[in-house]
Amino acid sequence: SVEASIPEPQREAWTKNEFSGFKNKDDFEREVVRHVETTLARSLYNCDQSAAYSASSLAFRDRLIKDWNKTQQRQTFADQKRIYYLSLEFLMGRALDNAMLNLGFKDVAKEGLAELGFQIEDIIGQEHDAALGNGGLGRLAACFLDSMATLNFSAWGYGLRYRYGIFKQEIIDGYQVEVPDYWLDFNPWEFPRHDVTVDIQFYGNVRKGENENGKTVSIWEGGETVTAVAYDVPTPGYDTPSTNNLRLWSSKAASGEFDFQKFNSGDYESSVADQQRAETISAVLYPNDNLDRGKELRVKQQYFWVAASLYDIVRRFKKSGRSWNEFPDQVAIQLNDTHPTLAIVELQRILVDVEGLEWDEAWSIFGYTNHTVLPEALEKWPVGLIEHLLPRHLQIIYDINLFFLQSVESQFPGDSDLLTRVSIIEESQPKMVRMAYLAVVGSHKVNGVAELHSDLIKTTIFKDFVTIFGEDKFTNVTNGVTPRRWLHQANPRLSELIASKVGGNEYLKDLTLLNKLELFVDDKEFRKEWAEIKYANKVRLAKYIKSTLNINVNPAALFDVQVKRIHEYKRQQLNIYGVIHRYLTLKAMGPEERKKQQPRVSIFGGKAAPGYWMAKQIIHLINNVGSVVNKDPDIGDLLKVIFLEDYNVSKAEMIIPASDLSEHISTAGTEASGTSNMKFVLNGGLIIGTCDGANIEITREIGQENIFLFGVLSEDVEDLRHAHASKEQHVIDPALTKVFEAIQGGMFGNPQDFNAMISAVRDHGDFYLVSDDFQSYIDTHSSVDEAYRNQEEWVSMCIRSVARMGFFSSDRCINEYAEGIWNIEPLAV
Ligand code: B1H
Ligand code: IMP
Repeated sequence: SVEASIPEPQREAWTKNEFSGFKNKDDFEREVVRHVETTLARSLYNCDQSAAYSASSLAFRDRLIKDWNKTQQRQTFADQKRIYYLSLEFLMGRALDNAMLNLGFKDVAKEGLAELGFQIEDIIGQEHDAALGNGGLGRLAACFLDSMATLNFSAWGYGLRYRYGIFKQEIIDGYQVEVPDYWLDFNPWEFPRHDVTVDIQFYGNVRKGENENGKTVSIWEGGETVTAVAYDVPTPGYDTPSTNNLRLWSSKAASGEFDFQKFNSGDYESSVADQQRAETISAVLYPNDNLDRGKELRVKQQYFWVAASLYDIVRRFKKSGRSWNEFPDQVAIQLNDTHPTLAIVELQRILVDVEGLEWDEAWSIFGYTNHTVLPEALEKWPVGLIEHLLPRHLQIIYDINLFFLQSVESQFPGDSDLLTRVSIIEESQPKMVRMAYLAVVGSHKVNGVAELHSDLIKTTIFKDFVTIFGEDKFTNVTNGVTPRRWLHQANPRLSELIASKVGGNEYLKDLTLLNKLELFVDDKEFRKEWAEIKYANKVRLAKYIKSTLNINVNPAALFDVQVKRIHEYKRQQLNIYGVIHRYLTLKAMGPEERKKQQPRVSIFGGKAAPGYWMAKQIIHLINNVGSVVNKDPDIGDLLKVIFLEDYNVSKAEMIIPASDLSEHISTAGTEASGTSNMKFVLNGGLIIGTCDGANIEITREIGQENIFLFGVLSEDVEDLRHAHASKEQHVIDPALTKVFEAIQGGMFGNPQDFNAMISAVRDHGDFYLVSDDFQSYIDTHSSVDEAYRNQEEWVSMCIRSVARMGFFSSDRCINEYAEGIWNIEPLAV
């Protein structure tokens, strides 16, 4: 065994000197002081909050890495099947608070820091978010890492170590301005592994030749080489010693490539340029949520990351000395959307060209998760681009397609339309590789992320593939969120109150235990405490609004929140039109009637992709409406409109617990799942939403009396769109017409700025059905106002909802993936 390979005395010397980390407050303080004085070269006299953050993080990192080492050893010794989660995005947020809570040392740290002269909240607040993702897809990957570690799976995440994560958003004169997010100045949470590198090849040519064993294979040669360097991020589970690894690849010029020739010939500058070009690959996260822009650098990122990860996976597998036919028993790879689909092709290349095996479809190891049906998000790459960049891979893609189409032809002889429809190569000008089809063909399971979405992919984008492969290949795993971060960490008081009723913190590992809360719905004292906590969370958000925007909002008002990426399909425009409608209605009322209205704060937040012009117009309109409404003396506290700058994970942790009502109002059939909807309900807020994505299952779990649903159903969307398209000018809702008139009359600044938004509804077929849903949206908001008046009942609705949210833990998702897709068992600790 691996253990026996080290001689006994040597092993003893190591174990005797093992680093044991801190176990109590005094140890913790000692570690912090040691890091301040040695690692940071500072002292008691110049240790500011930032230094205290750094030192505390280093103290926790030391502990984590110890657990990490043990976990890796345990996994190596056990040599069981591992799951590899390939994702181009991991939206991790802050790590210190999470590490403290997962290790169960937050109280120790709090006391220790207090003795050293610091408040723990200030120290936690020093950390820069790790924001290597756009939105829901990236945050889902982060929740999954938390669950996989908590449930003790041998799991690895693989991603890219972007030098710049998602941009920082500033709002200047009501417009979004993007600022680069350079987050790596000081990052104690990563371990560079300069010894773990992989050389990745691009471009070049393919010829036939002999391998070492004299077998004729394809040989890919020439081109350029870029080196991938591993950076490891330990990811601790909650209340378990399991600490898994997230391995992020960074690009640099290959050492053999760099300089010498050019250097000797005096061309130093161009050798530096080569270096920079190589580093470009992992330089920046593409900031597009649900949109594919087909950029060459993006495929380069994808191949670079996929090839490095597969090399690493294969190397680890080979270390165990097993034969290739055991590969599927040892390795499961989950493709987070189509972004890593080249892994299927790369594995085939490794097996056939490098290992000299016969073409045998080793694809039972891949599972593919689809996250969207929006056509503009489905990846396609020009054949010519792939041919140039990855010549051998294009040949393999053609082979995969050939074998696939041959089998379709034999199953459905003569159906040439079917062959054209399902071909991995789209016969367009230019020809394109359809990555989603390649992912479906190359995976043994394909899943959607909520029931409606999983049904939709079977009847729309993958319909023909259901006919070909059968129903069983397609499955559903409804998304979930980690209750550790999204309840325990984000809302400590609520978490504590819940724990006091459901038998302690065990519910954080088995979220279905929340159902015990139902027993206390009628307990007046409990409801009071519950409401107090919500109020305190709102006060905290109100203070934040005051300090960042200098606007006073009344914490007793109904906080109505929509925070998520700005996208036409998510319909922030519907929300702001609703707000304008409310404003116009309030303005038209007499003072007496006005007094009877429910005060509201409409809170928005979210980033627009830098090139998404319409989304930027929406942000602009929200800000302009805010600047008119917020200073209107007729309105006062009855309505405030707030746009929170730079929404990110740590802001979400503050905003979500402070919401009374959150908006999940996508056009039916467009939001694959949504995950913030789950977070809001889990934190005791109610939802106004459409029958879309996971809203439907949330309704099923919590009961339709506890959610405010409105709008057209997904099955009617197609017909409505058709009906609009057939008309010259489409008749729009009268209340919405009034809203448009106000905008066009200049009430919210230059009307020209919003022409495109209005025109999209009026003249371009209202693709997102804003007008169709408008009346039912505002009616439903009236029902919300009505319901909110009865606070006792409102709080009861919130408690019942939380009690029924157990299903939406990402632990449940991971168990479903493990059983239904990965075929993997947890590793006993
Ligand atoms: C989701 C994306 C996405 N779906 C392409 N698709 C991207 C597509 O950079 N790109 O090219 C980036 C992101 N993101 C989201 O996934 C869905 O819209 C949500 O509804 C869902 O909850 C989330 C997690 O499944
Ligand atoms: P949803 O689209 O509202 O379901 O968002 C899903 C999750 O992604 C949120 O709960 C946040 O955790 C995260 N998220 C969404 N938008 C952003 C963003 O702009 N920056 C960072 N995180 C985001």
